[in-house]
Amino acid sequence: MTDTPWWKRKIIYQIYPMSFCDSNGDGIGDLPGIISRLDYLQRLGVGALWLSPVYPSPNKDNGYDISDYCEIHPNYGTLADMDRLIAEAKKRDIRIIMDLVINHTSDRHEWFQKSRRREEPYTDFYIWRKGEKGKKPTNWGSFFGEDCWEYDDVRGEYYLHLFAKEQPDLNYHNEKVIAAIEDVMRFWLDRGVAGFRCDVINIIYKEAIKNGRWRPALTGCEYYLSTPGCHRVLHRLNRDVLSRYDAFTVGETVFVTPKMADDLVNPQREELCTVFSFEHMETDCFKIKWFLRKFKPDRFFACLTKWQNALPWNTVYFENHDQPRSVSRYGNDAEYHDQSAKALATLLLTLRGTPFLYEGEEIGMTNFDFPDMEKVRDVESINIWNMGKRLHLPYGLRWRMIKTKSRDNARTPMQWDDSINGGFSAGTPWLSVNGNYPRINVKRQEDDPGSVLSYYRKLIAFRNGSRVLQEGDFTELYRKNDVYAYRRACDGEALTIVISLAEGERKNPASGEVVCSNYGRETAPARLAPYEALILREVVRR
Ligand code: ISL
Ligand code: CA
Repeated sequence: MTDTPWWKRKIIYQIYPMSFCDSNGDGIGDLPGIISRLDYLQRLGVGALWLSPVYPSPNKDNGYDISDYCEIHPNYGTLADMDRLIAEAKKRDIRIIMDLVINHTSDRHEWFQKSRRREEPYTDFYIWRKGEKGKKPTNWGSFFGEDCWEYDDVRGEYYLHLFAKEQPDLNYHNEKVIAAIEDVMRFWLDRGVAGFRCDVINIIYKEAIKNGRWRPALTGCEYYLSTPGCHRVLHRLNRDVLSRYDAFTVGETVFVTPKMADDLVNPQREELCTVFSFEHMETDCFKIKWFLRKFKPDRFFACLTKWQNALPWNTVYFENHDQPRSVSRYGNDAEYHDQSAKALATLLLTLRGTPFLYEGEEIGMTNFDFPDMEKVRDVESINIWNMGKRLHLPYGLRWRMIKTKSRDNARTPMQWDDSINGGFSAGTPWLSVNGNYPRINVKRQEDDPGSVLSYYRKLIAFRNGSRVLQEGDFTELYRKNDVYAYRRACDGEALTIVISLAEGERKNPASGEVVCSNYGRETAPARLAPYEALILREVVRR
C-alpha cells in the first residue's frame, strides 16, 4: 500500500446535475437520475464525482446562487436522495464531492434578507457601502459584464456582487460569517461527502478600504485576488474543519499565477489540496474569454509544460460547465471527431496531476448547435449579448462570441442514447439537446471497441493501475507547433507520450513499444497521422 492520497491516484468526474439524467420527466436532471447511472460511472473507472450545486436556489446562475446551504433543491430530490447517492456511490468505491459556493449567496438566502433589514447577527454578513453623492462605492466591474454594486432600497445602501446582482458577496471580515460557513462544511462532511470544489475561492476576501475609500481601480482585482486575508480564512477552514475529516479540496482560482497557486496548495500552509488554474483555457483568447484569438496548439502545450514544471501537483482539465467542449475547441469536431477526442483523452489522462473529466467529454460531446440566441439560457451569455448590442458590435461578431464561448455549450443535456432527447428526459429538457445525439451517444459507443468511450475506459483502467501515470515525474521531451512529447517516470520505469493536434501528418519525435494508440497501432510509426496520440514504453537505464 502506498500512502499517496486517493485524489492523486483517481480520476474525478464532474456532473452538472441539471443536465445529467432526468428520472421523472420534468426536464431537469436529478439525484435519482445520477443514482441510476452509477454503474455506468463505475464501469468508466472514475473514483469520485464532483456535483455542481444541488442546493435550493432561484437558479439565476444555475445553482451558483444558493439560498440554503443545508438542503437539496426540490428539482433534484431530497436529503434522503443525497444520502442514498453517497451510500450507493460508496458501494462502487466512488466518493462524492460537493460544490462549495461561499464567495456569495443568493439574494433570496435568509442571511441576505435579514442583512438588508439589519437584523442581527446578519447586519454585517455582506459588503454594504453608502456610496458618495449618489455614486457607486467603486468603479469595479463584475465577472458577468455588468456593474458590481446594487442599491438596496430596504437598507438604503449598496451591496457588492462580483457576479450577477442576485449573488451578493459575503463579508469575510466578519468572524460570524466564517463560523457559519464552517457549520455548513461540517454538515456535509458529517453526511459522508469526501470534500469540496471551492467556487472562486481566491477572491473571497476583499481588502479593507484604504484612507476611507476604495480608490479607482483597473478591474478591482487588486483588492481581492489572493489577498493575505483570503489565505488566513482558508487556513482557518482547514484547521477547524477540513483537516479533521481528511477532506479533499480543489479551489477554483481565477486569474491565478503559478506562484499564487503554490501559496494555496503548499502543504506547509495547510490551505487547499489542489487548485484549478485557467491559463491553458486562455490560449484561444486574449486574457478575457470574449476577446477571441485563434487556438494554437503550441501555446496550449507551452502552458501545460509551464504549470507541470511550476507545481508539485496540478489538476488537469479541459472542460467544465463554464467552458466550451474541448473537441470543438482544441480538436476538430467534424473531420477528426473521434481521433481528436481520443488525442485529448490521452493528454488529459497522462499529464501529472488529478484529471477531471466533465460529463459527456468521454463520448466527445460537442458545442451546441443552436441557430440563434433564442435557445441560450446562461445569464452570462445573455448579459454579454446585451452589452455587445449596447456597444454596437456587429451581429455576426456577437454571435460568434456566444457560439464559441457560451457556457451553454457544455450544458446541453447528456446524450445517453438515440431515443427522444438523447435519453436524457421524457419531458421537455430545460436546455435543448444537441441535434447530433443520434450519432454521438453513450449507447452507441458502449459496445463499439473503437469508440471514444471505449478508449476512455481503456485508458482510465490503464491509469488506475499505473504508478508511472499516477505518480511519475514529468519531463517535456519535444514541443514544436502542433506536436508535443513528454516523459513520465518513476521507479526505473518510464512512459513517453506523444500527442499531435495537427490536421496533417507530422514527424514522430519518439520511439518505444506501443502501449496505447488512438489509431490502433502495434508499432510506432515514423510519421504521425492527424491527431495521433501514442503512449510508448521505454526502459530507463541507470
Ligand atoms: O466562466 C467564466 C466566465 O465565463 C469564469 O469567469 C467564471 O465566472 C469563473 O470561473 C467563476 O465561475 C464559478 O463561479 C461563478 C459561476 O457562475 C460559475 O459557474 C462557477 O464555475 C459564480 O458562482
Ligand atoms: Ca427531474
